[in-house]
Amino acid sequence: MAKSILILNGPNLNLLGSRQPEVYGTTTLDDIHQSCKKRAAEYGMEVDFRQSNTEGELVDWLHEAKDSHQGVIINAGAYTHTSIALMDAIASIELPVIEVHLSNIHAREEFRQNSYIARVALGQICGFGAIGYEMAIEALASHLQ
Ligand code: CA2
Repeated sequence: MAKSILILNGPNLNLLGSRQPEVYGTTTLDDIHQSCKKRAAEYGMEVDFRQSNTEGELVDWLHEAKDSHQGVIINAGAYTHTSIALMDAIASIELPVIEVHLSNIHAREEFRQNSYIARVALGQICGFGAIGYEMAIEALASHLQ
């Protein structure tokens, strides 16, 4: 059976491509979904691509991933910098999790420079825009081999 990766997107990422193009570019979340599907297929993997503006829903999806997916890629949006709940959920599922950000969070405001997700993730990719998601797929494929 093909390996399945869960790709989670947090709050406001549904707005990608429609506002603040100077910060986040013009690529939409659906564009990213399509490029992730293509890139994962090159490794014989499937993607389950989701977005939620609700912290609890993201926590529930992480719990469910334990029984249905082999790895997770997450752009938790602003919850990256605030959510101990997401950090605890990731620590509990015993799956490889890669953190992605479109922007370089370390070069932005101080409040964006702390990531609770980074404490429990396999690694973090940030600052490369939408391509970062494909880089994370490549890293996860290599890790799962
Ligand atoms: O760089 C990233 O990927 C972020 O996760 C994006 C989050 C931000 O809070 C993080 O610090 C870094 C924000 C996502 C909001 O995206 C928007 C897109 C278009 C218009 C408004 C917001």
